[in-house]
Amino acid sequence: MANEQLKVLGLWCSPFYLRVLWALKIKGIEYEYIEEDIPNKSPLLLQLNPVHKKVPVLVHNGKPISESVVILQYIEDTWKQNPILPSYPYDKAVVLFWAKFCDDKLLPSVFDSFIKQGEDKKEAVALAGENIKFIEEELKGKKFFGGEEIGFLDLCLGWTITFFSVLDEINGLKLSDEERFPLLSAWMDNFSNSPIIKDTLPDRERLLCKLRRMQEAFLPPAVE
Ligand SMILES: N[C@@H](CCC(=O)N[C@@H](CS)C(=O)NCC(=O)O)C(=O)O
Repeated sequence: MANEQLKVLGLWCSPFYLRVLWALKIKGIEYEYIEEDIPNKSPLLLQLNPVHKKVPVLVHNGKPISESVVILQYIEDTWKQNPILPSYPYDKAVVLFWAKFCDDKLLPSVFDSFIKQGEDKKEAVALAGENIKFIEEELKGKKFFGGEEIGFLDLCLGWTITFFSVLDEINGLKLSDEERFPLLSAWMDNFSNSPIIKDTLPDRERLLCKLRRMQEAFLPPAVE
């Protein structure tokens, strides 16, 4: 629409920002991108998202919206073309249930399996595997979580593609194991090769360096 102003504050590798990038791409909406430096948050970010102080933030005609799942719903409600959510209320509720599962359960368990040590790590890895299994079940008989087309849940889970492969390399976690999770593995191929997503996934080598540094920061101090 003419005279509309759209900005997104993001971070190149943020699982949450990537969702917004992809949703706007699917809708064919242009925006100004502002990369945030998370260790030195900008006054703009603190002003726009004073509650959480996190990216992404979408700013539409001067009005800020935070929290990626909320942003995606706003995008869906504002730009109706190429829908990413089902219209039938029950189907929509199911998608939002799994989106919440992804952020409340799956993501924290994957993060814990990456940073924890010893027995805690073993427990976290087992839990992450159980959570991935739930997601795998949701793919039965489908190309994408959204069916034949990429939908809301695909966008919420898109981060797993580069992250799982990098975490597997760093930690040998087997999160993207084709034998354990064949449907998820096929989905990863379909998603990353789709024209909308291709060339937008975070650079693997850059993510590898970042996550290695992050893991070091979580290591317990060496005993003298
Ligand atoms: N629930 C939020 C999570 C956003 C989030 O954790 N963003 C990270 C970057 S990946 C961030 O900005 N972190 C800054 C901080 O924790 O201070 C969402 O869905 O948008």
